[in-house]
Amino acid sequence: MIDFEKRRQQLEEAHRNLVALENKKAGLGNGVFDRYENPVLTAAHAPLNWKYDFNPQTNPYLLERIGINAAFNAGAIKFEGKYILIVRVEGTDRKSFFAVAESDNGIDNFNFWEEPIVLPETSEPDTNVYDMRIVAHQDGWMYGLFCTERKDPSAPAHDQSMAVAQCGIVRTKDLKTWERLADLKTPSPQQRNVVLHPEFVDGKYAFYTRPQDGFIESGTGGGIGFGLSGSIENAVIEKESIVDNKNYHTVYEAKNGMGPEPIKTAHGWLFLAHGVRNTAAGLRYVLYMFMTDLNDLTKVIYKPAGYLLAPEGEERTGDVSNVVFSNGWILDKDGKMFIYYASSDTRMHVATTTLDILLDYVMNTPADELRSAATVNRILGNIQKNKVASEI
Ligand code: M1P
Repeated sequence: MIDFEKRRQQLEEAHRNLVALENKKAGLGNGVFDRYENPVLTAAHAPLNWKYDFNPQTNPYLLERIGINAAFNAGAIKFEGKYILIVRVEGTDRKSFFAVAESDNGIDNFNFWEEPIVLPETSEPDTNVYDMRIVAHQDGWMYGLFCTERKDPSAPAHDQSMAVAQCGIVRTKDLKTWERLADLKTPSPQQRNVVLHPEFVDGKYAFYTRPQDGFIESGTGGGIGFGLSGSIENAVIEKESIVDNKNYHTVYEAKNGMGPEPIKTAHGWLFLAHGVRNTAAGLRYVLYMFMTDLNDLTKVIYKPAGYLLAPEGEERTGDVSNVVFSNGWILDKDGKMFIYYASSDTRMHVATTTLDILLDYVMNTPADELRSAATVNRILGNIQKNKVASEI
């Protein structure tokens, strides 16, 4: 027999210590943002109550009965003074679900709420749900848009992996009770990374989409799309136009997709997105930024070359290696920004910066001129500028 009480105390202490871990800025950074030493959430942060049956009669060996595999791709919102993450938690059974975690300072001590979110289903039950973007809309509700995945009814018996991904929609006023609305309808056979614009556009609900032909392959789709719907309860987009397309020999060559909801600034709407390219080692996901016109959300007015943030160090490895993905950020009233990003479909991190710095980055970083020679010219121009400056 094991010493049940002793093991229980050990488990509780290890969990307490993990959650209490202080997070410090890591290294010098590149001036655009700071990384932190520790992930803000991992599978090990999941409450012990979710995993263990603490009754010695029914679990005499104190085995973990329900395994948690990963905590990643979290939506983010400031609510009642707390930094809130709506986390994609994945069980060892591969099923993802959503759970709320909160922190007082946004960089450490993220604590999961006692119970995961109970997400109502539609008449067509979801097999898997993931990657919620939580948006406080002008209409007064907080909407959660997420990917709902179901088996492709046209899949042949020998293929058990064909799926259809679509956008599910829920809304809440307190992050505790969630009302499920009808799934978004669009002309595209597959939808992931759908985000609700926080304001009405022409009196309608505005959505960023990501039309795609296949479940993994973007096919003729793959750009960040945009469409309007008169209703949110039964949202239908009849026409998607592309805001930011995939592009040859860029970090978003294979596909791209929205990150969190865009942020309104005096200069335009600020976007964070992910770009995907193919390599001999598989797909590589990085984060990039752009800005659209304040009055025309489909017109990109600034787009720095390349990526803002790419996987580094331990971020490079995990269940799906070489991936960073963000679907949540928080802008504080004082201009401080918290970018929450997941690495390799495994864990959550934070990077901090300010709105002013991100505006400088987006508006003053040279755009991709799509040729090596142009990149060399840019570097030469910089060297020349520094020479002149050092001679003054
Ligand atoms: O595995 C990397 C990511 O792949 C998908 O993103 P996208 O639809 O842009 O290819 C999503 O499944 C996402 O959850 C995952 O992190």
